[in-house]
Amino acid sequence: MPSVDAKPGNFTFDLDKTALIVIDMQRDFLMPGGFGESLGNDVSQLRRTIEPLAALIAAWRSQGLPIIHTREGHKPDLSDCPPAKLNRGAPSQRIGDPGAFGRILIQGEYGHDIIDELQPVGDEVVIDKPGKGAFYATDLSEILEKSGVTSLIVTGVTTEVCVHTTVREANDRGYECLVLADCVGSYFPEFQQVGLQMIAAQGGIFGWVAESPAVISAIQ
Ligand code: TIU
Repeated sequence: MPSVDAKPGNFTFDLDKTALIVIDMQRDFLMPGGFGESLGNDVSQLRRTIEPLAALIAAWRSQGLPIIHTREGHKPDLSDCPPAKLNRGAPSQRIGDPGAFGRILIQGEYGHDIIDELQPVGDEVVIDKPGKGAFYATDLSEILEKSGVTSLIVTGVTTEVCVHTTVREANDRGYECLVLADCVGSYFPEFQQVGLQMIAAQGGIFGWVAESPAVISAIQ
């Protein structure tokens, strides 16, 4: 079985029971001029994940292994967006407002979709989720159970928000999660650092942390 040098110790996984999950690599979060930037964020902090993630996805695909992409967003009528999420804070643009790339975080809009560099191909699963976690109000549990997946290689954005929430949800459901430091990104460098430390602390309280080249070599 492949084994990867990770924190707090080696992460060993069965290729027949492991999926790569790519969280919310959407234009609204990553593109200059988009929603993320309009909130005052530095999108380059997220964009540094694109190149390593593209290489990892290519390697994972070349082995015919499963990839699950997620997108955070809402129905056009916002019926799945709780008022608490919609109205929080005082952003210049809210979910559903017209943005540079269509209505912000609304399914079917250009900005809601995954960036060109990491578009899903073939029968790769795309999970549309209304929350931060990929399990809440989605079919992810059923999909993983049906395919016998027990371990997740976790990538995407943002580290302390949707990545963390998904890892915590997965951990409580019994999945073993390896988070790849170079393939997850936060708008806040300090959250990136501490967010990763929090996963591997206390003997791996939520999972493991490694770098993507280690996974690429382990699966070849
Ligand atoms: N995907 C994800 O993390 N959604 C967010 O809202 N992240 C922020 O950091 N805002």
